[in-house]
Amino acid sequence: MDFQTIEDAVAGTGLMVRGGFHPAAGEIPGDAKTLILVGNAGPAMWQAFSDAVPQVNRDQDRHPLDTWTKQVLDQVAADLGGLALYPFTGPPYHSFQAWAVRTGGVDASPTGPLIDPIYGLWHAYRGALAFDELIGLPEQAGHSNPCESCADKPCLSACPAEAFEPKGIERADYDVNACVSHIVSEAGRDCFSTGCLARHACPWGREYAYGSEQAAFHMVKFAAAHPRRG
Ligand code: B12
Repeated sequence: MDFQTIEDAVAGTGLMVRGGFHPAAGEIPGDAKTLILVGNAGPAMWQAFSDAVPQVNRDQDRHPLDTWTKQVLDQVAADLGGLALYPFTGPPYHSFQAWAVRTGGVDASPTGPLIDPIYGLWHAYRGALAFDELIGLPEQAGHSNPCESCADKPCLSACPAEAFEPKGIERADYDVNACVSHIVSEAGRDCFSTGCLARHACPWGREYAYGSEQAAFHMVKFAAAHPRRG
């Protein structure tokens, strides 16, 4: 099988291939020779998901996006003879961010989510397809980490809950409790309805920012999964 066949199979679902790599021993569970990451960027996934899953289920179910993703990617994996792995099964969680960095297409950012040279912070991983076969992978176009040339790093000062404690060039500490307490309060309305303001402050890939319906969906599920402590 070739890479293009996998890209085409995934593209029909609203998700997209986000690169791949040939794992070394122990890097992923099992001994597959090729791992292909699958994710979302741009409006296609939200369109496919909201067409497939009625609003009542999107609102009321606990993890409707994970359920839909699993249905879709398990089918793609079965059709292609691979095995689907998911970021949401855990703890322990699969090392999706480490795997994503191994594709060579994305880099670390100061707030945690990986930065993509096109989509900025507006992309996520929904699964990975593991194949026993050694599949040829396209050359990565060279790029540099956009965060390295970003002098002001507005992401680190945009959070109204001050949930990020910057540490120079290191990844900032992230206070989950401060974040969740804020977004469910009256003062956190903007975060809740438009999505994380630190993510929005990033100058990269702004045109790919999630639409309001998708942003609100993620925030509602995020808050529900992480009730305030203390
Ligand atoms: C638990 C979890 C959370 C927790 C705790 C996160 C935290 N910072 O402590 C909560 C619920 C709070 C959370 C929140 C969010 N999360 Co989260 N989360 C996860 C989850 C399910 C598991 C993470 C984990 O423990 N992995 C296990 C470790 C061993 O694997 P790893 O990720 O490869 O770990 C490596 C990296 O962290 C790396 N590393 C080390 N130092 C640094 C420094 C930087 C800057 C980076 C980028 C990486 C890095 O080294 C580790 C070891 O190899 C992942 C999905 C997944 N399976 O990875 C999503 C995931 C990391 N989250 C994601 C997102 C988008 C968010 C939010 C922005 C969502 C939102 N509310 O808007 C926030 C912001 C979080 C933040 N600023 O850190 C995305 C990131 C996508 C991307 N572009 O990279 C992921 C990959 C899920 C997805 N579906 O794509 N998250």
